[in-house]
Order: sequence, then C-alpha cells, then structure tokens
Amino acid sequence: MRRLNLTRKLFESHRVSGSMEAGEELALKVDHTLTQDATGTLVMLAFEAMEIDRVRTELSAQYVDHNLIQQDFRNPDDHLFLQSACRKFGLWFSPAGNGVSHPLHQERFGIPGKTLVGSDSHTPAAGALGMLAFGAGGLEVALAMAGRPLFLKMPLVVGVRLTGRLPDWVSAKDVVLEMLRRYDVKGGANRIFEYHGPGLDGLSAMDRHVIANMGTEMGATTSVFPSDGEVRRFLASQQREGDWVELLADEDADYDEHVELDLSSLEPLIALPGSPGNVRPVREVAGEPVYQAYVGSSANPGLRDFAVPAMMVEGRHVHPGVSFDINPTSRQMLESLTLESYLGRLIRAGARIHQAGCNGCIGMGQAPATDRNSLRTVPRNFPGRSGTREDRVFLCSPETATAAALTGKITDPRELGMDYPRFGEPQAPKINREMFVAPADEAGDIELTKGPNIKTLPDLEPIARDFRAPVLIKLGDNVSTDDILPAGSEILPLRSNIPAISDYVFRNVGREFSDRAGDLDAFVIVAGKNYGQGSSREHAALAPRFLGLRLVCAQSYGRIHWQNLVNFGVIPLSFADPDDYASIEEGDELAIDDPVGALEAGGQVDVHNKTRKRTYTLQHELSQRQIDVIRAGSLINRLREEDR
Ligand code: MIC
Repeated sequence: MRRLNLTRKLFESHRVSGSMEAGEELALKVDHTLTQDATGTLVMLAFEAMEIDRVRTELSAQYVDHNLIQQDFRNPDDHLFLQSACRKFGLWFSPAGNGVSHPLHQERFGIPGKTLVGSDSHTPAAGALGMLAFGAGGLEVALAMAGRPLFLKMPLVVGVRLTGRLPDWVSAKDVVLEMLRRYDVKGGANRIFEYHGPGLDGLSAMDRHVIANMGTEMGATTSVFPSDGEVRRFLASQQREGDWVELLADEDADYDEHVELDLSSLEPLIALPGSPGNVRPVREVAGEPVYQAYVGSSANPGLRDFAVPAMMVEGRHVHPGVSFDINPTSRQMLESLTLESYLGRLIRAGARIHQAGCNGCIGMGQAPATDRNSLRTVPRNFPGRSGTREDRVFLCSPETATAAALTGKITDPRELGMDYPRFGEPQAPKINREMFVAPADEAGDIELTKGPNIKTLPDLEPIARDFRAPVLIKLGDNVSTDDILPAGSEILPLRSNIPAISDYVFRNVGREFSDRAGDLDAFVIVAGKNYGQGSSREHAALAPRFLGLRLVCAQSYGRIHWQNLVNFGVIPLSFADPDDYASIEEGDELAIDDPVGALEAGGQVDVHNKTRKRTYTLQHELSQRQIDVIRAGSLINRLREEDR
C-alpha cells in the first residue's frame, strides 16, 4: 500500500476530475480565495463580466495592502471600488491599514486542509497551516469565486526532511534562502515542497509561513506543512482553536523526490542583487556599505521578525548612514509591538515606521537611492522592483538586516558580539478583528463604485488563421514579470486601466517597446528559460496582448505566467532544440499555418521563420480546454461561448 504524503491527501480530497499522475491536468475544488488590491480590481471586473450575483466559495477575502500611497485619486478610487464589489458579491473586505494579505489570511481565516487560490504568487504561504494554496492569475481567481474548479498540472511532490535546530542568529528566512541556494529560481518548477521531520518542532507557524511564502521564488507550485500541534497553538493564539484539525503525512510516506536539510548546519545567508537565487553566506559579502535596511513584507511577517530587531537595537542607535525602514505586517501586530514595548525600542534607536502593508516590497514607496545597497527581508529583488531602476537589493533575515542597520555595512549578525535575543510569543496576543468588513447578507441594489481610472477589460480577437508576425523582442533567461511590466508607485496605480498600463511594458529593459508595438497588428516574443517568473500579475500577459502579442516562443516558462498567457489568448510554445532559439533574431517574421489546428494536431507545432527560410518544430503542453481558450481569443470569450 502507498503511504500517502500530505500533499496527495489534500489533492485527493479536493479532486473534481483528472488524474494525479505527475504532469497530467486535474481540477481541484476551491474553498477559499484571496485577492489583493493590485490584482483584485481586474478580478472584480472579470467577476462582474461573468454576471454572477455572489461568490460561491466557502470564503473569499479581498485585502488592500499594495497600492497604499494616495498621491492622487487612483489608488483610493480602487479601494472604494473593491469595497463596493465585496458588498455586492459577498466577500470579506480588509481595508487599507489592516495589513498584508497572506499573514492576515493565516491569522483570520486560514483553516488546515482547505484549498486556497489567490491572485498573488505568494498565496502558497498558507501552506504553513496545512492548506493547499496556489497563486494564480486574476481570471482564474474570478472563476474560483464563481464556484469553478482550479485546473493545474499535477506536480511532483518533494519531501523536505528537516532535522536539527536553528543555531542562534539563523532564522526561517535562512532556511528558505538555503533552499534557494540549492534550487535557484527554476529548480522548483513543477514541484511541491512538503516539509516534514523532527526539525519542524523548532519552527513556529509564522516561521513556516516565511518558508512557504518564498517557495514561490524557486518556481514551486506550492509548499505544504503539516497541521500539527504548533498549528493548533497558533490557531488558539488567534482564538480559533476550533478550526484546527490534525493533518499529517502517513508514517514513512512516499515522495517523488527526497531532500534532507539539517537546520543546525545553517548559517546567515543573503541573496545578492538581481535574483532571489543568488544566495551566498553573509560572511562572504560582509563589509559592503549599506544605505537601507528594511524589515517587513509577507516574507517575514511574524511578531518575532520585528521583536528580534527591536531587542537587537535596544539601547543602541542606527548607523547615521542607514535608513532603517520598518514595515509592520498588520494593525494587529502594530498593537502588539506597542503593547509589548517593541515599537518604542525601534523608534528610539532611529527606525522609520511605515504603515502596515506591502509598501516598498513592490516599490510602493521607500525606493532606495541609486546604486546603493538595500538589505531587505522581502521575497524578491528583481532589478528595478524597488522602484529605483539602478537598485542593489539584497534579501536576508531580519537579524542580518538589523545588523547592517547598526553597523552601516553588511554584517554577519554572529559578529555583532551580542547575546542572541530570546523571543517568546506573548501569552495572550492582541487580536484585532473589528476592522474586517463582513460580507453583506445579500447584494440588494448595491452599485459598483468605479472611479475614472477603472476601465473595463478590453475585447480580445481570436488569432488569425494565416498568422504571421515579427519578433519584437528577443530576451534571455529568467525574465521576470517585473521586467515585463515593472512595479513601482508610478505604474501600480494603473492596474485597473489596461490601455494606460500598456505604455509601460518592458519599460525597465530600456526600450520604447509600446511605441514599436503600436505600429504592428501582431508580434512575437522570443525568450530563454523561465520566461515570466515571479508575480501572478496577469497584466504582464494582458498588457502585451493588448499591444498585439499573439505568440511567445521560449525555452521554458514560469507556471503562473504561462497560464496567464493562455487565458488571454497568447500561444506559449517551447523550443525543443535550443539551437532554434539561437537562430532567431529580433525582426524575423514568424508564421504558423492555422495555429489552432496545429495545436490540436498534437504536442508539436511547425513555426516558419520567413526571414531565414527555416522551419522549427516547437512544443506545447496545452490541454484541449486551453486550446479552446486560444481558439476563442481569451478565457472570457470562451466563457461567453459556453453561456450561449
Ligand atoms: C509580488 O510580490 O510581485 C506581488 C506584488 O505580490 C505580485 C502580485 C502583483 O504583481 O500585484 C505577486 O507576487 O503575485
């Protein structure tokens, strides 16, 4: 008999159709959805277009945590729109000031054993509670809200056996940085990391959140932790012990792959600028001057992640050359930090306290100075994501960031010569639920409040039968969604306005991409491996599509972006032969005869390079369901066809 791992148990209990063989498409029932404001506005517009009265999930929650700077009407208008949509469609609403979606969902709503789909790539953080949680494009989340299942390909399940205990000055962020050191940004593709073993005992539910959150950075489909005694303690601390159920893998469970990680052997780690996968021991880069040290985000949201820095700086002062930025996770945590007198210690030492939310993690404020080193506890450091094009962002633990705040240079915290602060969870932590707005019982005659920046989704035409278009841009490996459609406080407020945001496609690559695209009916993008890694923002598929993108030929794809391309009617093909990638140049005309017919004919598609008079054979992994989406021109068009 197979001894089941927890992931397979969770899949089995939610499988609606399809097979659990690795690589096969299957459909899962969705219990919860999570949306945040920067992606949520498109979700609500898509849900409105589906003409469904109310959400059909057990629970759907909308958070406002990204677009928090109100320098004009656009962000606050989005917040009002989302609040009206929540009332109309029956979602919980978490207003600006409540804090970051992932930890809030864990504290307020997460239930072991439930499935969660979120329009944010870090949704897998909920795996910390024994949930099966996936990041997805907004359209997929809107469908889940409509009661439809989530489709995905069954990944391999990697059992990560944790042993030992974390040494002083080493914390959960170092665990996931060690995983990134081993797997880099694509090694987790088509995989789920399931953590088990005796080392779990030393990791709190929020520590597990840190690890599950950044599984995304390895390209993993999600991460799963058991629902054990620690999860029970955590839920009890949130006054929700009744939501706890024990969920464990069978003893000696089978995994597709095995990994051993001895926590005792870890040391402070840091990802160097440019990619979360550039991981080194902190000691190897010690001594470099630091301009900014930043603590917060969904990648270090626990009370301990702020309490330990507060204890480290107590009675000291931040180095005069450093901006020590504190981004509290939530209103509830701000209260706890205040009541437990951590906040005062941070303020006294010279920290800058920001509002609760994602903030600088996505370039919404706190952009660093040009070419200066910024040490952050956030999940990503793709170039320009901070809001500064020439940025130098390092990813590290709160301990390492705080050590730099004190010394003014990158410092292995073990070298500070202080005792490691001992943090104990408060006996009765502060709970603040009052600011969540419960769904109204019925929609009544609630109108959606749409400010002038909120534009309906564009109509998308099906692809031509005699498809022929030039390669507008040829890119290398690991192009992130931040490269395709940058973050930052200038661009984020345009998330509800596709025509306007389209002007910014590939802006940080330094080319006036949208101008050139504007002269064409259709165009192609050619890319290397892991195209579209990173965020779930479907704008990175929809905005190029709006400009004319119809075909991407890449060596491989980030999972969520691949799905988003399909959902907006763009064909994602993969090179079977890397030499074919090498032989295509920008400006080459590519053609496919009857693209939809070619997709249906099998897994291979002939692409003709009219400029070089060559034909390449590319591959696709689309299901018939997805080919139907391409035929219709977009998932929304396809849904309209089904309704007819
Ligand atoms: C991110 O970390 O990149 C974001 C901001 O949370 C995104 C969503 C977005 O782009 O709005 C994500 O991870 O999906």
